[in-house]
Amino acid sequence: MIITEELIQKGTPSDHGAEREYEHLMSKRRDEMLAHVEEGYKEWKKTKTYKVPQWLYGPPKGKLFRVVCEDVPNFGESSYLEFDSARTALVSIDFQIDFCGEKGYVDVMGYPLSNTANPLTFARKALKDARSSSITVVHCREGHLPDLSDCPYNKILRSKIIAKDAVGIGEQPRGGVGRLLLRGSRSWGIVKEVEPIDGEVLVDKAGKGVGYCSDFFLVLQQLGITHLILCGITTDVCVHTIMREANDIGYWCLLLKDCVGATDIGNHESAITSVKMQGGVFGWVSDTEHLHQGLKEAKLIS
Ligand code: C5J
Repeated sequence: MIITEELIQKGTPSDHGAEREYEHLMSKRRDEMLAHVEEGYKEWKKTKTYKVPQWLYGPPKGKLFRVVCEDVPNFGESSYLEFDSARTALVSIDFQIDFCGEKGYVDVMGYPLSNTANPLTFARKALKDARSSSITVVHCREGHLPDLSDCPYNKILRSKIIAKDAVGIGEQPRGGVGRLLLRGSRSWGIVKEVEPIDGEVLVDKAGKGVGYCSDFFLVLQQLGITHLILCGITTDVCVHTIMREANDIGYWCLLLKDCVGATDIGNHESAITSVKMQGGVFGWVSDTEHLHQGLKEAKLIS
């Protein structure tokens, strides 16, 4: 097809063209939304609470509870994030032998396991509280198909170059419990401290995020989930990627900072700080103790 000057002009809005052509289509929805933002703002000024927007999701299906979050809207200040227990999922990310166990993927790369294994104690507490409050629990696992057909060449190459003894993804380290990051291998399994129990959701993902390479968001949508509480490893990689993806779609995301860990402490701390920039650019940050208090105040746990 020949693209003429005329066609280009029709398809390319002038400086004010987009506004002129689309304004009437968007103004009703935009005005309603902005009126609700005004209400939410007034409510926040009064209560310092980011309330569950019932105008958007309908009346609560479970019990409302709220958790104190740090450094919002500005560093040094705190606010509350409100949840509907029936629309909340606790997401436990990649607590697999490969990321926090001996002779797994992270161990083979030479990082200290304490950094990624330390949050397990806290994540266990958060899981216990979520289960006692009937909050949905979703577990994720990173791993690839046994024939590696879903694993990019450069991911395998890099893993082999950094690994001790050149044992990369798909290979088994000497004395190890399985082939690295491979679905079905023992080292890909979730460690027993935070293992899924009957009735919990288990999502397999072939990457760091979930949007492109798993059914995570399809499952959350079917469950009517609007708010996520995030735990897992690693803070700066899989946890952050998932949080960013979910935040972009509009999920309300709370990171429990004592339930996450990274291969590098500096990256871990920066990843937590970056969530809180710009009044919570990726969501909110709190910890297990504040979650516990919030659930207790709402009488979801005793
Ligand atoms: C990494 C993850 N770090 N679960 N995976 O490769 O964060």
